[in-house]
Amino acid sequence: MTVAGFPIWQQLIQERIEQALGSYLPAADSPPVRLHQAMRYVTLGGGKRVRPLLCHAAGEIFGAPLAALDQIASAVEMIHVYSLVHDDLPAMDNDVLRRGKPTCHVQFDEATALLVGDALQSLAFHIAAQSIPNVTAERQLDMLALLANAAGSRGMAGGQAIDLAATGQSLEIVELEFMHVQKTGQLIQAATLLGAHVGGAHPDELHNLGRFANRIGLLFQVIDDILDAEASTDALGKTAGKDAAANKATYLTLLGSKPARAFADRLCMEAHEALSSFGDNALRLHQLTDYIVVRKN
Ligand code: GRG
Repeated sequence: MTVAGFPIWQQLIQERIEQALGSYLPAADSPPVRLHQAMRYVTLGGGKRVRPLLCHAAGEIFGAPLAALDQIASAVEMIHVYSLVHDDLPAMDNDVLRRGKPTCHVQFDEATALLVGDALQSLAFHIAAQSIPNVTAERQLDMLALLANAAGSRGMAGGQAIDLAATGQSLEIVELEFMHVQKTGQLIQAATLLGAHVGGAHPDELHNLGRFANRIGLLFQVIDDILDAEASTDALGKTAGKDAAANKATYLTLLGSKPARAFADRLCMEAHEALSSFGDNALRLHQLTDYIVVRKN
């Protein structure tokens, strides 16, 4: 059997996710219209969909049904999109451009942006709590707890709190790593593990995928730091050079350009190694790892 090349697979999953998200989101003309319009505005038609891709790639190892993966991947993407909307608010990163278009509070208003985030997070859990073929209720409770932890104060929201408190402060590399594992890494890890759960993965398989996802979570961030410093606003679809402007500690400022690239290379290698027990079934995860390194935005 011929296996589709990575760009074709990537596009196929992105299209499935766009479709699934569109069907889960309330219709734009259903009241409250402004809130529903804004939820659709921020969620649809943009973004790389890295987390849904990870979810699908991990699920494919175990032959998980695609529709079930769409469901759980949509929940994770909605949590991610909520975090972007809140991160862009004046009280946080205060940004005007996201995914190549005006941020939610610029296009709508701040109160709407807050509510969009709140509502997307609730909708995400509603979607994740719908029954999933072949997933036991017990496993699904574990999955919900996993997603809640990844999004909460010991995960993404906690990482964001550490990030805000650290702006303008000098950080040690271990502190920077801890912040990123929480802020970015945990949701990336949840996306991967949830996909595997849908496929019925065993504890040892989840353990290996957890190690893999820990490495690519950090890899994603190191590359993000490099892109923020080296890519253009046009290429990124969000304001470039924000880290330096905000005097933020990054892998680039702490390590320097060449060692940051070397660190990324090491993380990439460790990520590939963590997949060794899955053989060819992990093809898409291997390809995604390489994509995270070469991505342009
Ligand atoms: C507000 C609770 C809360 C958390 C915010 C996501 C986040 C946490 C902050 C965004 C700022 C940032 C640069 C985070 C690190 C890397 C990251 C998550 C980038 C955005 O994710 P991508 O590149 O975005 O996957 P797309 O638009 O492609 O989905």
